[in-house]
Amino acid sequence: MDDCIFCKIVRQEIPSTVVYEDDVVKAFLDITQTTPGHTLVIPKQHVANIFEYDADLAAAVFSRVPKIANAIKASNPAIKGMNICNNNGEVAYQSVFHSHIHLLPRYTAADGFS
Ligand code: DGP
Repeated sequence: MDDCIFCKIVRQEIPSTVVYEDDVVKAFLDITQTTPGHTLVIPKQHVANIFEYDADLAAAVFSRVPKIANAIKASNPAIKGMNICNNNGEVAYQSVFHSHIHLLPRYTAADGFS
């Protein structure tokens, strides 16, 4: 997809802060940093959203999430939990139409974030 912003990130045509990468997925920091460490996991293959996955691709992509989540958690002892979400379709607040899974580290208020 020539004009897809996340395909451009996969091809390194747009810079990103890479958290993890292998042959199937790329994980990089979300530009918004809703919470510190907010990370997106995307398939390298362009699929718009969950409605375009086949079972094999879904298994390959989603099975990588626990390892990436644990690596993010291990990187910062202040991370006490994590929200994981995946928006599919405009009415579900999807704004970039290359599938992505949000990993949102959560902190205690005492750490300055929640
Ligand atoms: P969603 O609303 O679920 O489609 O989330 C899209 C996310 O993508 C949003 O949190 C911001 C992020 N984003 C958009 N453009 C860029 C970009 O160029 N670089 C990075 N790192 N993140 C981006």
